[in-house]
Amino acid sequence: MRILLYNPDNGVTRNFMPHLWMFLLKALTPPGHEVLLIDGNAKPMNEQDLVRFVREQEIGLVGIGAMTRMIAKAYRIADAIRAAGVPVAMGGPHVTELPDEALGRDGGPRHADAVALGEADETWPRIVADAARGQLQDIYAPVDESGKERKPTLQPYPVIPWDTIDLDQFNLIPKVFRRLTERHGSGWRYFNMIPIESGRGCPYGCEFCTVTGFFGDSIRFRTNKSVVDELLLLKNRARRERGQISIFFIDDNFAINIKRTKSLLRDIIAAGAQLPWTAQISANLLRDEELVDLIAAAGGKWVFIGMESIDPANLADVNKSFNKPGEYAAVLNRLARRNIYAITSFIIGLDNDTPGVADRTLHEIEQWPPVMPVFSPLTPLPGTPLYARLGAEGRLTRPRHWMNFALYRMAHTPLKLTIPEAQIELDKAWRNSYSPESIERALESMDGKPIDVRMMHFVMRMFFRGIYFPQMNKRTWAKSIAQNRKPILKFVKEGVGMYRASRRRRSDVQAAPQPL
Ligand code: B12
Ligand code: SF4
Repeated sequence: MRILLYNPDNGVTRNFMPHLWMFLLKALTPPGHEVLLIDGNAKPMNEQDLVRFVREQEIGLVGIGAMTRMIAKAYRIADAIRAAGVPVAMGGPHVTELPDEALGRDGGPRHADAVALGEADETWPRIVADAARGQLQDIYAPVDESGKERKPTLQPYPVIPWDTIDLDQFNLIPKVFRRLTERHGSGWRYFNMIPIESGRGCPYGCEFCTVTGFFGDSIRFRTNKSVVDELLLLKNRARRERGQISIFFIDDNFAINIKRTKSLLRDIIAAGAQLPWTAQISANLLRDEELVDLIAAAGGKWVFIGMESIDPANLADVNKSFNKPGEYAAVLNRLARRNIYAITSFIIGLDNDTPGVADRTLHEIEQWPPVMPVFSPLTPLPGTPLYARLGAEGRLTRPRHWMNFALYRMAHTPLKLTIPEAQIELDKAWRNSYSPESIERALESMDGKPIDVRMMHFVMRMFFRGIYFPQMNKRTWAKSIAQNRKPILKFVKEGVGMYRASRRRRSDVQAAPQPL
């Protein structure tokens, strides 16, 4: 049977990375089946395009995975595929929380033939076998013989054949520049960000987050060897193909068990498996100097820190008091000293936010080493304690907001801001953080750092604009490049100067009298 795994796009902004679940399920598919992957972020397709593809490729089962914000599109695609007579299985965080919605048991239309609840590592082979026999069940739950929930151990972990997977659709080099980098770039034929997990689960239970409910509060780790082998596979591929591969460790808290993280990092270093990587680590775990040294030595370049707010009252409201705003600056300086920078994520519309929250946060950010800030509205995701609380308080203004996805629009009223006020704050935070002036200021504050570190910072800023400001076509890219021409020209000048200096050095060496 031919299987298509599909992840819809959100229709507005671009993801910078493929979804791990697709590669994982492909690797877990029993032999005898062929699995094709389409990530809507890289290959936007509408219902008709997908139905045509499914027919042409004679697909016998379509698996769709989606976050809440893409679920309406996922349902539309699923409806079209089912209408064409091909069964659809759905999985991921949204349908796990609301399987009745996907199965049409809540009074709405049915969108899926089957729903995989929770982690599907063990149920996927069963789904495939049942689909091949034409006997799909409605629900697949990861349970043991006694009906108790069972989480996959991650030991063993399937080998994802990264060395042979076609990654063309995920190349991050914008098409406009590709001809240049492919022809002239030594080692920049492509640039791919690849997701790797080293463990699952998070014990913290922040009120707005689905992770503790979904993956559980006990952490499960892969073996160090299996992570190191995966890195080596990717590193060798990048070298062979003269491309760039960067890793995103998607663990919700990569250093949740510091002892284990240190041992993994030491093994990465010992095996020479370093690739540039990003990981999510909460600020409280970055107090450890030795850990930060090991992160730097193992290739760590960016740390994603869910700061959420600079206001301790807000943090307490969402059960995240382990974040201490007072120590953010020290943590960021500790990282910056090792040329590691942070992607700092903030939530706007928390209950103690008042007008001016964007300015206050931006002012605080200016005191820190340069960071890549991202801002989101507080979003009540189904299945979270936040959703239950706001529902009970009668504060949900769009209780099924996902059926009518509106990027960055709030679905409830905060206590001290109106929804339009929250929108203004959000807009201000993004506009200010990625204005050409802010970008220039950030780069100036990095004067004295190596040129590759500064250039990477600049490139990341250009990409991160795209989380909020659509930048999918040539015109928008050209505009933002024109707006940021000052730092670009500075880099060019510096690069030319370095090139000339190295040529001068070379000719001096050649001209020097040779020993007899
Ligand atoms: C990496 C990541 C990202 C990446 C992008 C996703 C990517 N390309 O991988 C980045 C950093 C860009 C990102 C952004 C966002 N993310 Co995010 N992200 C994650 C993260 C940390 C890891 C995802 C992952 O790969 N997990 C590991 C895999 C193995 O797990 P999985 O995807 O759940 O898949 C398993 C099962 O769900 C199931 N399954 C999944 N799909 C399917 C399909 C079928 C057919 C079947 C059978 C089974 C199945 O099988 C898999 C194996 O067990 C998760 C948290 C987490 N730990 O999962 C949040 C998470 C997915 N993100 C979340 C959110 C909210 C966001 C943002 C909206 C945040 C924001 N405010 O901007 C944005 C939206 C981006 C967009 N495109 O619009 C939420 C989604 C919750 C929800 N109900 O939708 C999560 C769960 C975190 C949370 N805080 O609750 N994210
Ligand atoms: S926000 Fe981060 S720390 Fe909090 S529960 Fe979710 S994954 Fe864990």
